[in-house]
Amino acid sequence: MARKALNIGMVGYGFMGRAHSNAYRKVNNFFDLDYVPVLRAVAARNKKKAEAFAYSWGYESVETDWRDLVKRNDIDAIDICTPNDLHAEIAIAAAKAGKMVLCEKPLARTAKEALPMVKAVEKAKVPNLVWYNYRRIPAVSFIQQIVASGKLGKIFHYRSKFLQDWTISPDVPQGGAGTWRLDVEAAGSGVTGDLLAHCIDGAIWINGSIDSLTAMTETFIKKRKHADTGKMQAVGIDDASAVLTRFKNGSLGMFEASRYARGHKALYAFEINGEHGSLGWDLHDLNRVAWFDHTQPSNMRGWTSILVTDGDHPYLGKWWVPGLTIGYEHSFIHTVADFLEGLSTGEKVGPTFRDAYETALVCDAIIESGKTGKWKKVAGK
Ligand code: SOE
Repeated sequence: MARKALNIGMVGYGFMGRAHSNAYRKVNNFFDLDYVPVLRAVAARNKKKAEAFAYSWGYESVETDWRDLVKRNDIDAIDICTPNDLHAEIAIAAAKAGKMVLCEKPLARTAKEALPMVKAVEKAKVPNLVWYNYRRIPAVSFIQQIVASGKLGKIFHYRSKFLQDWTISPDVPQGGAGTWRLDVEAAGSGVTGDLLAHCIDGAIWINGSIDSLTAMTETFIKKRKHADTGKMQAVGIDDASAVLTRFKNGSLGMFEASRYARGHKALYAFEINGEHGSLGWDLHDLNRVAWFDHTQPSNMRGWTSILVTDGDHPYLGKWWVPGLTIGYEHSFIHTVADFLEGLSTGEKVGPTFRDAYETALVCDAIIESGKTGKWKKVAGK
């Protein structure tokens, strides 16, 4: 049966450009879908690099200005993989041109910058999605399903952390490829928008909205050389953040993100404790769910480790056979699969821009509370 083409125009070609392109290329090999992504064009300022990327990943053409990509009639969806400071302008122009928009996380540098993006895609009524990819690690999706089923009963605690250690050296510059994440102008915030935002997206998805919070943030290295100017400049990002929250369901949250946790490369982990049981997960052992079931007889209770690889676990029926594991890149393939399925069913696939706006509101409240030391009510989305 002929599939319908979804013509993709990608903006940017970094780490996320690769992760998304890999997903577009593989999704139809494993999922039965009406749509097939067609890699029409990649846009980036550096023509040589864009051509090399197009060659590696099979893009048919290259643009050196994203505006030309947005104007093209042969593009259905714009995928934004640029540093955060360009997300808003590109997304709004794409929506105005009637394109679907898929945007790398976080949605924008601040919630204020994100809101017009939400309005633009909603006004244009175009499908939209933000790549909070960890939702679609099967073990994480499984936890969401278990909690939504009510099996845990009343929820008391949600704690989550995302730890890395790659910016401890003062020689790491701000600005430039990859290290734009240390430049507040390009990134908007530091670990809060880059890492903690994943924890917040997951928490809201699994445990519902956050009502209020208080945060501590720190910038350990106050000056770094800027890759663009070659000069030492003040660092405007948060290097670490620690947050206490109250969820709307009455539970308490604890969150931490740092790029100064020596030994940790990408330790995203969370645990949720309810009346009848607890669940936990971490990215370094991403196919497993830790499960404690208090409804078992007291002499049989204990933490168990569920290997999430069976056909009846989320997404796993599409992959290998029970017992065989999958990895990080599959979370992006699942994101594309769900997005394409949503185009067929007409159902919204989250996180939408509006969902990611809620995460941005929480991140903004963290940054503000980090400055004032005061509890903050999270603004409504
Ligand atoms: C930062 O190092 C980073 O690449 C984030 O930007 C990603 O969102 C996260 O998934 C892994 O770490």
